[in-house]
Amino acid sequence: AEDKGSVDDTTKLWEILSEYQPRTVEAIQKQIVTHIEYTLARSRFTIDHHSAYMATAYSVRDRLLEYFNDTQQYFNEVFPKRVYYLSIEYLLGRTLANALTSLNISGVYRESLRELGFVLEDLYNQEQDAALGNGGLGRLAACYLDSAAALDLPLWGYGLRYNYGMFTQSIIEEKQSEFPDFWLSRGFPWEIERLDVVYAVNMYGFVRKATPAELEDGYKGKFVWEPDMEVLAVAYDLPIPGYKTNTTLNLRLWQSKPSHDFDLMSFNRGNYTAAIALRQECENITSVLYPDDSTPQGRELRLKQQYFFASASLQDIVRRYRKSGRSLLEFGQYNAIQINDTHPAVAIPELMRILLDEEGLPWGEAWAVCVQTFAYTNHTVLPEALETWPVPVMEKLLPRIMQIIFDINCTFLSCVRKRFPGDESRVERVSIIAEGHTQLVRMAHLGIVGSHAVNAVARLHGEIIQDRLFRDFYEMFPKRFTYVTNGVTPRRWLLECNPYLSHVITDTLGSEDWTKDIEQLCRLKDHATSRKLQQQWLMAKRLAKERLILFLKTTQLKDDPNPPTLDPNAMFVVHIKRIHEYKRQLMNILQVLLRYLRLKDYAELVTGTESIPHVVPRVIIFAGKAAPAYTRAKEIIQLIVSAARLINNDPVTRNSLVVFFVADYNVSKAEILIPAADISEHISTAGMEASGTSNMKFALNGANIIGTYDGANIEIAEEVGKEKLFMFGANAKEVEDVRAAYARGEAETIPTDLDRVISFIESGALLSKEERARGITGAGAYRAICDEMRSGTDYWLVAHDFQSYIKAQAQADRAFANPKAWTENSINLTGGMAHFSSDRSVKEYADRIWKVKPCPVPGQTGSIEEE
Ligand code: IMP
Ligand code: B1N
Repeated sequence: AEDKGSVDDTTKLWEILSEYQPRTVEAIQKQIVTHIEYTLARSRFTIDHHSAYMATAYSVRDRLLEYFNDTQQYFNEVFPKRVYYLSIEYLLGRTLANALTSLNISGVYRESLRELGFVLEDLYNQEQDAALGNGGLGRLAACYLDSAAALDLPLWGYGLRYNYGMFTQSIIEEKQSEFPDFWLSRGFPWEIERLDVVYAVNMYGFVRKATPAELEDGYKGKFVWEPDMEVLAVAYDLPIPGYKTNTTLNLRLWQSKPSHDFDLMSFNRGNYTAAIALRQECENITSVLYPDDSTPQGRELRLKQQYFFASASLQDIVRRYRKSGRSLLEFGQYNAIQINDTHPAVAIPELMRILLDEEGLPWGEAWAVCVQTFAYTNHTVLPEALETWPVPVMEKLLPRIMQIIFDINCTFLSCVRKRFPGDESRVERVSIIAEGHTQLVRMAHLGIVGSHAVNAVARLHGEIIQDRLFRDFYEMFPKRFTYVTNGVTPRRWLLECNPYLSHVITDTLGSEDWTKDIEQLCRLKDHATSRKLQQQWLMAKRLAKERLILFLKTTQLKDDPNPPTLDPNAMFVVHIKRIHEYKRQLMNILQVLLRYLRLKDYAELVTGTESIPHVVPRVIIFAGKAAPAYTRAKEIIQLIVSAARLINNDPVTRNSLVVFFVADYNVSKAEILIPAADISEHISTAGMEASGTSNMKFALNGANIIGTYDGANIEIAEEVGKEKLFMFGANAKEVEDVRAAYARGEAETIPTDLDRVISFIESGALLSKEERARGITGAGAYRAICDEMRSGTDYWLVAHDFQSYIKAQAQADRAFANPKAWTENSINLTGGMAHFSSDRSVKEYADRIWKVKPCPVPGQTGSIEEE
């Protein structure tokens, strides 16, 4: 039973609180100063920017908590069907600006701080990114939380509180170096530590039958898991404010810590050192985020993380539901659980374990509850990215879970045999267990079998999983499969990150309603030819470019004795995402080198001129991290950095072409880079990028796309008209055919332009000073890349698509030379992005998959400020 305390009449408490809730500049100032003095214990005479940020954050957090408490209270009263979003990653970025925008109180805070001697925007920059994710998948989870809150959906996120987030990237001697991300070192004011919300998670040990005595004692299950290790999960809550609504949702992150009871046992056995080591092992579970995007690393620690996460979350969800006194048979009518890729898929057998062993449900009923509750999102078709765990590893770490998975598989396979008698090869293909030298648990198969819905993240991706990846499953459960095209939150990705364009849009549409009713954006298209709007639009783009130029000058170029000039009139081309062969940053940098060589040719023809006439100058920006063990991705970074060195130092081309690799790409850098782009690159080998989400962010900010027929590019092109974008290259079907030809030994000859670039690299042009000093010649570090380009069978089709890519680039140059048409197009792109708001995606999930309705919190707090 929960301790309710002795406060029956809460009126008094409410009166006191109401006085604390500041509405005015003076009251906010008082609160901030109070936090400086009492929360931070900083002297009011030595307050620096960071403490001003912290105190402001605590003051905003106080406001958030009012909404947060009211929301949770209201959900508990109404008891709507709830959704739980389970994701092992959340790429949140910064919080202050987002919270102020959501609560609609930026204005009054800016004013309060100004009088205290601070500029609000300076304080934003004091905040470290919360980077508990790798890339698109983690950022998608963060956008979905934002939208669920804005839409008043009764949703909670669950995740892990890693002590070290995504590594910090530095470029040292032209190569990527990784450094740990100490993101908590200066304090994280947004979370609420809940030392009272704690669960024990079992690991290792063995499973035995329950004894008659235990059964008599009330034990409900047939089996007992005797663990060798018990880890505690402590909850940390992060309020997620809904934009201009009373709803504030929760992201509950688990941190691991050693269990005291278990310690005592080992200490009593007299093994002090072993006991300390065991404590360390427990703490390690949530130490660090695995930095592998789209290619999981099969390490035991990762499986520990996954199970720790799933078990703590499920125990919390079941406890909350049980509190209502309802029957567990109705669990699936009141709870929907979305698993974000297979990383949390072990939640399925974990719910089975709870229902069977702790609640005593019979197998059939427990299984029905599971399938009704779970839904699984697939995010990738890369074969190496489909998670599997060796049975021996899982058996050792999670003996009871392994047993349940075998039982699930056994029941499932007997269904398959009934439906397809004699088709043993099919049985082998769909089995959750892959047979072989060591058996493997296929987590995607577990996800499909244990869910009522399996969704892809874009239409093409949906077709690919139905027709190829999961075809056998589609034949068995056609209704289970669907797709929900990804979306991005227009609050962070336009309203907050691009105040310039946001003002213009609000001005043009006559109100700010578009930030919540995204369909309003479509009306921009009616004004696309307006001279006035075009001028404002160009000005907004220019301001965003100037902000980026300032950022580059104060970071990247700070110590450069001879920095290139950056012209805001140049075409800014941006290629920012994880470095991966399938994303083809390689194709881009090879294209850039070709552009460089051609500029040199041209300059030779018109010798004597300082800058090259009649060429659209380009500023080309790359950014992105490579998984630390992904050698080829790191070589590609090195190639970009060395090409940038060569190009930026060439006096002949430097007014026409500048190339940057911006180190340590993260959410807050994306917020500066995206608004400044004229063009963005989304050039993955078709069929490989499940969706992509930055393509949506760029187009939302009026940047055009050079892209392939892949992922969400296809739907973006459909929405705005494909003639408005620069689309090129083999489509997914053609990629298959080309690869089949390669497999038959039909290599292609290298295109002349590509041959020229590769020969240039092979001539030693990109060697660093150090390499030359060591007597290295030729391609140096790029030997393998050059050989692959010459092979005529490169798997990612860089050579195959090269010529059409060059054409698309040339089209872009021509189009940019006409600013009027370019700007009209840009307005139409933003106007066409309504469909790619995560509000739309989350509504689709709510209606079609979760079957939940909004549960708007009535306006008790009622303090939404009108600025
Ligand atoms: P439950 O987790 O569904 O049982 O609901 C408790 C709600 O109240 C959650 O939203 C908590 O975050 C919130 N809450 C308020 N005060 C506390 C506390 O002291 N401990 C735990 N949860 C609390
Ligand atoms: O998920 C994004 C998509 O927009 C991208 O196209 C897709 O590549 C990305 C293992 C992944 N797929 N798989 C991952 C991340 C971390 C990890 O450890 C796999 N990320 C994606 C959102 O749908």
